[in-house]
Amino acid sequence: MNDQQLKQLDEQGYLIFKNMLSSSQIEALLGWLEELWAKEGDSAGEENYIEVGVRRLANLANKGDIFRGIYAHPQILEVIETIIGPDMRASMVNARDVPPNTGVRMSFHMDSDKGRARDATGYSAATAIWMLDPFTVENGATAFVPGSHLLGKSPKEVLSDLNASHPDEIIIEGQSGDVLVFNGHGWHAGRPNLTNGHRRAILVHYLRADVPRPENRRQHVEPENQTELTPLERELLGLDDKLS
Ligand SMILES: O=C(O)CCC(=O)C(=O)O
Repeated sequence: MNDQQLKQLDEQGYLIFKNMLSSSQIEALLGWLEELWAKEGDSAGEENYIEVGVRRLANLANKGDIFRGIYAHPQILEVIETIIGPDMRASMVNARDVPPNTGVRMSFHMDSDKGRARDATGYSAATAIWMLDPFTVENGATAFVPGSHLLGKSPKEVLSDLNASHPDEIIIEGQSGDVLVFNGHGWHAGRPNLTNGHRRAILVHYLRADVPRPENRRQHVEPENQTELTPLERELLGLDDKLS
């Protein structure tokens, strides 16, 4: 990252990286996600949680080597490390689709577990959203409040209506293959899709390793899917962690 990116991350709490995936990578990812959605049906996403009105998939680290280049992408990890430090875990590797003409505006929230504020060690959460369809105002691009990670408060503590748009929010538009990376203490919300196309993305949620991760915030990778993993990938997935 250059000085300008570091400053923006520090002050605004987010960065956008353009063209991180080729069109053939996007096609392969979308093709595989659609197969998983068809196979998993109504239970898709349940390892983490079901979100009414959208399609989700969870625990993707167990569902194909294709996702290793996403959750362990070196350029994105550099940003995550800048936010939460080197001891990080991918707590969720999910896909999220806001289907055509559907979805509700999410409540504003932070991704730091249960709204934890920055503590003596620093920030504890960071998130990467890999856009697989273009993100537009109309199709449900993410709303983000720049600088909100600095407030040390959760939206619940401050906002009277968590579902209303915020006067300072920006809508993060981008092309498929772009990646939004943000400080997980930043306030953000998914938005409805008012178009006839899908709004699909892969969301990787990272937590500092010392933050307790409940069962549904861990990757569960079958032994046969672990054979190719690098030491860094194992560490990110917390596969050798002692479970508390
Ligand atoms: O998909 C989005 O735009 C944001 C989703 C989000 O914030 C979440 O799933 O927690």
